[in-house]
Amino acid sequence: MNLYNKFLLVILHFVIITLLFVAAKDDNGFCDKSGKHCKPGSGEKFLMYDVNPPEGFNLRRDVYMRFAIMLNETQKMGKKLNWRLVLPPWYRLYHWKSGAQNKPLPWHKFFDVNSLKTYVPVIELQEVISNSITPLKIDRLYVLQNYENAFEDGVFHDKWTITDNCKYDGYFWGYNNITVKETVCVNFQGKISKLWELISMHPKDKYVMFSHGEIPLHISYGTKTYWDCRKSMKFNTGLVKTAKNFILQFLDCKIEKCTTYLSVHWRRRDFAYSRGKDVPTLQGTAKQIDQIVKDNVPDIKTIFIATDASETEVKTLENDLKELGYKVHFYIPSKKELDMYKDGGVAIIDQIICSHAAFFVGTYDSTFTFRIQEEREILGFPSSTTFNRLCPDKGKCEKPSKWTIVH
Ligand SMILES: Nc1nc2c(ncn2[C@@H]2O[C@H](COP(=O)(O)OP(=O)(O)OP(=O)(O)O)[C@@H](O)[C@H]2O)c(=O)[nH]1
Ligand SMILES: *[C@@H]1O[C@H](CO)[C@@H](O)[C@H](O)[C@H]1NC(C)=O
Ligand SMILES: *[C@@H]1O[C@H](CO)[C@@H](O)[C@H](O)[C@H]1NC(C)=O
Repeated sequence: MNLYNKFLLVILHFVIITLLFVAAKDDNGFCDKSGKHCKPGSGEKFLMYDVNPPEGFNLRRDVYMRFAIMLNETQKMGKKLNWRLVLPPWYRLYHWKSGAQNKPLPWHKFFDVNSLKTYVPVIELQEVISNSITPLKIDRLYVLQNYENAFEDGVFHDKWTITDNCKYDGYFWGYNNITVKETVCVNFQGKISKLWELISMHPKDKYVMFSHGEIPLHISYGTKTYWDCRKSMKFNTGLVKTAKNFILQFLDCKIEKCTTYLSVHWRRRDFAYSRGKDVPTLQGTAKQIDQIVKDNVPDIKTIFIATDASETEVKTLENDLKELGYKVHFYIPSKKELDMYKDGGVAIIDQIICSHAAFFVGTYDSTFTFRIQEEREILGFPSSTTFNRLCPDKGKCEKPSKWTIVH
């Protein structure tokens, strides 16, 4: 080999090494194999999302799972190891009426974030913000929108199209100093993993955000993967402790699967007036609960009710049940507890107490009820004690769908 060729070879070598290094940096940053330990500022990338403003807490939990599963599945294949899922703060939820919350609330108020991290590398938005010297500038905000016609040619295809004319209708989780470099409007339908196609068009982006995160669908609803993710969504330990104290003190149970009480999720408010065909009347509710006890757990005399009903409705149901011979309990937070836990934490305490009951009765088509049912599946209750619903006073009463756990 002459000197000239040797020289070329060295140059080539250098070019290849550089290319490899750049590619690796672009793809993985300086992360270890698990992707869980990246050096700060070392090519970490952030996947952010927001949900349609009127959606409630429990649908938002499902949207989280779609994104978490999307990232976990990709990282399982060794890809996108430098990506973090940013937990979107809870802000101005439509159902949170108490006024105890006007600031964005981080996820650790409600969930055990270390447990979330066993499934996917998540990070609180607050942490992303405080790790950066300048106010957060999102590289690209994809505003997702539904197609006008989901079934073109009579079939539902997974697809997306970049369009124009859209407006971001959220509030950046309550932060007024977050800005966006570029907004892209996208009509989207189908599985959430297709979002990677959008992301890959701009490989240099570090902060990528999707609004209307509820539009993309689950990769695998109800599968083992779904349940693995679901199991990692443990609640904040303080909330669990408060719920367990309540169960011990008022419901006379100190084990996981209690035998001492029946629980009801009695969804009222908008359900009472806009879904009259699916829920009992105020007057019909006690009679129905009494019948359910007699048919299923005739020895039980203690009932726990979780509800969003007004105070007068609560009083009415309580009196009706007492007249039928039951001991009735509600979790009513003190002012101090409400300040501390907020409406979101109080609702979670209600859900935890419902989860441990010997028998559970929910409200048809309520995501609040679905999350309780999942919790009971994880606890290992027989499905017959879980997938039960309140019926309308008269007329058809379809059985609730059974989403049983997959191990
Ligand atoms: N504390 C408490 N709050 C409840 C109860 N039921 C409903 N809520 C509140 O109302 C919200 C209901 O909205 P979601 O969580 O979305 O559940 P959903 O019942 O399916 O209602 P939509 O999704 O809005 O149709 C909850 O997040 C709570 O804030 C309850 O039994 N106890
Ligand atoms: C993805 O989920 C599996 C199953 O729960 C888990 O073992 C694995 O560690 C997760 N991957 C990441 C990157 O967290
Ligand atoms: C951005 O706003 C939040 C609260 O809205 C504040 O805590 C934070 O300090 C602000 N950051 C900067 C860099 O101004």
